[in-house]
Amino acid sequence: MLIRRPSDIAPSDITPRDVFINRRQFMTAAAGSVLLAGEAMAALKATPSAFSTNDKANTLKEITSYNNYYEFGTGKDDPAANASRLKTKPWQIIVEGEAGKARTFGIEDILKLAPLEERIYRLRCVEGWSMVIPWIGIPLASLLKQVEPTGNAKFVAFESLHDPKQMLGQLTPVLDWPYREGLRIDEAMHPLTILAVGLYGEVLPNQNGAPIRLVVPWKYGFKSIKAITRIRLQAQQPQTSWNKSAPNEYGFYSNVNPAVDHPRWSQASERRIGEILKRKTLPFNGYADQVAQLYKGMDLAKYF
Ligand SMILES: Nc1nc2c(c(=O)[nH]1)N[C@H]1C(S)=C(S)[C@@H](COP(=O)(O)O)O[C@H]1N2
Ligand SMILES: [Mo]
Repeated sequence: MLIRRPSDIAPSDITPRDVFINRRQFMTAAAGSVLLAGEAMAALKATPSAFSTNDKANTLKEITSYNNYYEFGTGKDDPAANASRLKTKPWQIIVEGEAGKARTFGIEDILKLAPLEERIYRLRCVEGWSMVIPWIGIPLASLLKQVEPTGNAKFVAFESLHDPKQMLGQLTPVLDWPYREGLRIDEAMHPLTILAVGLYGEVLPNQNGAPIRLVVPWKYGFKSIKAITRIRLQAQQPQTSWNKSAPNEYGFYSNVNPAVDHPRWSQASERRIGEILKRKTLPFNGYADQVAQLYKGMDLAKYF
């Protein structure tokens, strides 16, 4: 696969970031912009990735004002209004369980593990909308390899921060807190699976999951857990928040599958935020060439 180097990038590719930089004032004013390591708004340097989609990216405004983040409320505009309450620095992630070298990482440690890449990915929410987001991050595999997973590490469990003083939504039992998600180890190690620390060239806004969140582009958006504090390698399939709250609606796998309806609505099409006409939803959210082989022989209507 051809990796695009900076010199290969057409001006059209960088326009969104220019637009972003022009909007930096706006961005700083909008609640949720945080700084890494106390620095001024230094852009995160990232190399473009061959895994990026050519779909047009959503605007920064769309990406930061239409969010799902129940720790800050269930409305789409609640996270932008409330997530500034979250203190993202310092921040630590415990990586534990079936690992030879379990340890705790600071964000600074994680930034050193691999070159930051810009990955423009589609995100498809189970609710029927989608966006295209220019994430900045590193492969999750770069972090997991550091702790040397044992042969018993068949699954990876993730947990978000649990702190109702900062996350007022946790005072309400809409979900069983903390937010939990999980992947099979091969899904977690897949090169498309990233830990994002930024978007549009900057540190991640709080409403998008600062300081660090998972992005699994072939699965429904809820798999992409925000504000991660704990990652556990384990032998058993993890319990996940959405599966626990409604097991018949949200399975463990949660692959984007237009052929499997949600019990209360069809998943055949989606509305890209900013567009009027609906699009057909693609199997594995358009990433089938890269990931379909992970599920060979599985009945994906049963393992939904
Ligand atoms: N901790 C946490 N992570 C979360 C959620 C949440 O409520 N809490 N919502 C999920 C859902 S349903 C979606 S669609 C995506 C939305 O990501 P975005 O707001 O950055 O677009 O985040 C996911 N990660
Ligand atoms: Mo979602």
